[in-house]
Amino acid sequence: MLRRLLGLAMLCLMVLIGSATAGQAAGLHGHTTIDPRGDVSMSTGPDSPDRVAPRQANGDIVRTTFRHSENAVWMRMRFRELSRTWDSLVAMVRLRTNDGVYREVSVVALSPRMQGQIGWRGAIDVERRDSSPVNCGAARHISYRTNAILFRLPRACLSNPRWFRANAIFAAFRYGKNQNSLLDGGNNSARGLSGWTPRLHH
Ligand SMILES: [Ca+2]
Repeated sequence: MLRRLLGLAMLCLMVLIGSATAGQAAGLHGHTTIDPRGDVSMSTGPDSPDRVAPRQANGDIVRTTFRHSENAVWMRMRFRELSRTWDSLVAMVRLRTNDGVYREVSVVALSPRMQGQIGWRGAIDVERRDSSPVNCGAARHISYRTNAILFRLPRACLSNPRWFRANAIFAAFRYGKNQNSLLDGGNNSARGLSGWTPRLHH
C-alpha cells in the first residue's frame, strides 16, 4: 500500500514539474503596465527643481503594453491626454535581449513651428548603445484622438531575439522664454522612473 502511495506521489510530482517546465519554456508574449495618474514631473527650466503636477493630464502615461509576436515587437503607450500644445514630444524606449543586444527607440513629434519635416505625425529612430542608427523598417503611429503612441519593430531590429525586456518614458518640451518640460515613466517602481518588463518571448 505504502509503495503504491509513494508511486502515486512521485507521478503527481513529475506531472507538476513537467507542467511548470512547459510554462517556463513557453514564457510570456506580452506585458501591460498600469502607471499611476497624476504623477507627471514638471520642470520650468534647467535650474528649477522638478515637481509633481497631479492635474497635468497631457503626457500622463496610464498604460504601456509590449508584445513579442512571431515577426515583430509592438509597443502601445496610452495617455490621459496627448495634445499638440508643446514644441516637441518624445517617447523613448530601451530594449535589451537574451543575446545582449541593446536598442534605444525614439518616437519624436514636433510642432510645425519647429524647423524640419517631422511635424505632429512624428518620426521613429532606432539606435545602438553607441548612438549609431539601425535601419530596420521600424514604424510608428501617433494618435491624438485616442491619446496613444504605437510602434512596431521587425524582430530583425533586435537581431531576432528569443526574448527581450523593455522600459519606456515620455517627455514633452516647450522652448523659448517660458520654457518648461514634463516627464513620466511608463512603469514607476521603487528602483526608478521606469522599471523593466519581464522577459517577453516570441
Ligand atoms: Ca502616469
